[in-house]
Amino acid sequence: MSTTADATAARVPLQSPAYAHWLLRPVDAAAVEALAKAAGLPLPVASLLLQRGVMDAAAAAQFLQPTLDHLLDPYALHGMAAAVARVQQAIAAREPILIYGDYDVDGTTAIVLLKTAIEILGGTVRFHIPHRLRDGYGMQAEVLTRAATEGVRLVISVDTGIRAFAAADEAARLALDLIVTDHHLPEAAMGLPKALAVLNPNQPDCSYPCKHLCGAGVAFKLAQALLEAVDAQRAREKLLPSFLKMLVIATVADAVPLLGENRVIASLGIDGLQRPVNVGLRALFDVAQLDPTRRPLTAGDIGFRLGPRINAAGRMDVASEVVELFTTRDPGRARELAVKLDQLNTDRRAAEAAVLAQIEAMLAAGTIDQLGCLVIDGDGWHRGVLGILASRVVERTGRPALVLSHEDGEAHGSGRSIPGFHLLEALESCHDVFVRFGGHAHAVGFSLTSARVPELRERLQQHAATRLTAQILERKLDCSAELPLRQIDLPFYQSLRLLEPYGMGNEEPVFIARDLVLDAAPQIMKEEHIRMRVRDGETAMKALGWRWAERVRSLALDVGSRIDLAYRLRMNEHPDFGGLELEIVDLRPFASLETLL
Ligand SMILES: [Mn+2]
Repeated sequence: MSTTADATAARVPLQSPAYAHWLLRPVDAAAVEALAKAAGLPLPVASLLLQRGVMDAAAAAQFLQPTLDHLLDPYALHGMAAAVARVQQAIAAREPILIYGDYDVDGTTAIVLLKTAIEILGGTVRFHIPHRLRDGYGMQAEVLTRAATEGVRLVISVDTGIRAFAAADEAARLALDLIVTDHHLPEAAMGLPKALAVLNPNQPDCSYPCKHLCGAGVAFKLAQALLEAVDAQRAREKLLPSFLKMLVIATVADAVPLLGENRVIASLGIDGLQRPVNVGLRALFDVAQLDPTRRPLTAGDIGFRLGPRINAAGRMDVASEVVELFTTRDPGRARELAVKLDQLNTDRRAAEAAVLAQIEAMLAAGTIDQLGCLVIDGDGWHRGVLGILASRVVERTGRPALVLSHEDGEAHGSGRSIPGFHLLEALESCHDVFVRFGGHAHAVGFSLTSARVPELRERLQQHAATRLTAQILERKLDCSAELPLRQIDLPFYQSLRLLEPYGMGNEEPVFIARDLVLDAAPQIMKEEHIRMRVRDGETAMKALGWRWAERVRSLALDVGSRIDLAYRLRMNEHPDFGGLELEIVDLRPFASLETLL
C-alpha cells in the first residue's frame, strides 16, 4: 500500500483542467480542394481522407469502397513461399501439425483461422494455448519437446514466436520444422529466431505494405495462400469472405489501425458479420444480445461486446474453449460454451468493479501518492484484470498508471500511459528492479518482488518528474474540422458514412461548431442526460449529451447562452422526431479558451 511520506513533494493536481484542449488537425486547403474535385466529394470528407493518408482519387475510391480485390498478395510477405510449401508437404504426408497460439482474442482466432484452412485442405491439426498465469508469455520449449515425442514434425506459431529464441533452438534440436507467424516487433539486437520461415510484416526484410496486420491477420495470409493454391475461385467466392468474419473480430479487438489492408478486412468482415453462419458466432451473438437483423453490427459491438467475452476466456484460463466454440458444429455445445464465456465475462467485470471501488476509495482518501505516475498496489487482485484497471485509472485521473497485485511475495502488474509519456522507457529507467518487463509506449506488463515496489515507485517518480509536463497532462480532444451547422445536410451525412467502419486509426470524426445559441434551457433526461436545441443563425439542430446533465448544470446554461460545441453527427431514425442530430462530445462557453486554438 502506498503512503504519502513526502508530503512536500511538488504535486500536480489530480483533476483534469476544466476544459479540454481542442486540437484541430492541420490540413492543406489546396490539397483538400484538389481531392474533393477529383473524387467528387464534399470538402470536409476530402479533408478527413487526407488526414487518413488518402492522397488521390484512386486511393479515395479504394478507401470508400473496399472489395476482396484489395486484399494484398500473400506472397508479398517475406517467407510465404517456403511456409506454403512446407505446410502442403505436411498435409500430403498426413503429418500432424501443431499450431502454437496465444490466449487473447487475436491468438485464439488466429488458431481458428489457420486450423480451419488446413483441415479444409485435409490436414491434421492440434493446437496449444499457453496458460496465462502458469506459462506466462511466449513459446515454451517443453511444449515442443512433448509434441515431438507425440510425432509432430511441423510447428506453426500464430500471434507469437518472433522472440522465442530458446524455443526455436529447441525445435531445431528436436528436428522440428518451425514456421513463425507473428506481428510483434522482432528483437532488434538478437534478430530473428531460427525457423524454416518467418512471416511477419515487421521483420526487416519484409516489404509487405500493411505493417499493422494483427496476429490473426498474418495467420490469415498463410491460410489465404494455402486455400488459393488449391482452388482460387472457391477461396475467393466462399472461403475468404467467411474467414474475414472471424478475422475482423481479432483486427478490431487487437486495436490495430483500421487502415490499408486492415480497412478492407474491417469493412468486408463487418458486412459479413451481419449474417453470421458459424454456430459459435451465432451463439456468441445471442449471449451478447446482438441481432444484426434489428440493428446493424458495428466495430464498437466487436470491441465492447464480442471482444471482451472472447478475452474473458483467456483472462480466466480457458482460452481453448474459444477455439472449440468457433470450430464446433453442434449448436447445443456452442450455446453451452457461449453461455460460459458470457458468465466468465460477468465474473471478470465483477472482479474489476470490486478492485476499482477499492482503488477509488484509496484515491479519494489520499492514500495513493498523486504524483506524476500512479503506482497502485493491492493484495490478491485478479491478475487477469490489472490491464483493464490501469486503463480505468488513466481515464479517471488523466495520468499514467501502474496497477500491481501482490501474491506470495511477488508483485505482478500492468500499466497504461497517456500520449506523450513513453511508459516502456519509464520502466527501462529502473530495469534492475524487475524480474521481467515488456510492452510499448502506452502499455506494459511486468513483475518484481513485492519488497521492491516502494523503490519502483520512487524511481519512477524521479523519471516522471521532468518528463510528465503540464502540457502532456492537459486533457486533449482530437477534432477533425470546423463544421458550422449550415454545412450539415443529408448528402453530406451519407458521404461521411462511407468512412465507416470507424475504429483505431480511423476514428469517428469530431467536428467543431462555434458560437451557437441555445434556443431554450437544456432539458434534463433521466437525471443524467441532456437534450437541447442550438442555433447558428438560420440553422437550428437538436443536440444530445449523454451523462452531461451535471456539467451543464454547473455551467448554468440557459436560453440565449452562447457556446462552442465539439460534436459527432447522429441520425435519429424516429419516424416523427427523426433526422440529423448532434451528439455532444465537449462544450464550453463561447470563446472561453479561444486563445488556446
Ligand atoms: Mn496480437
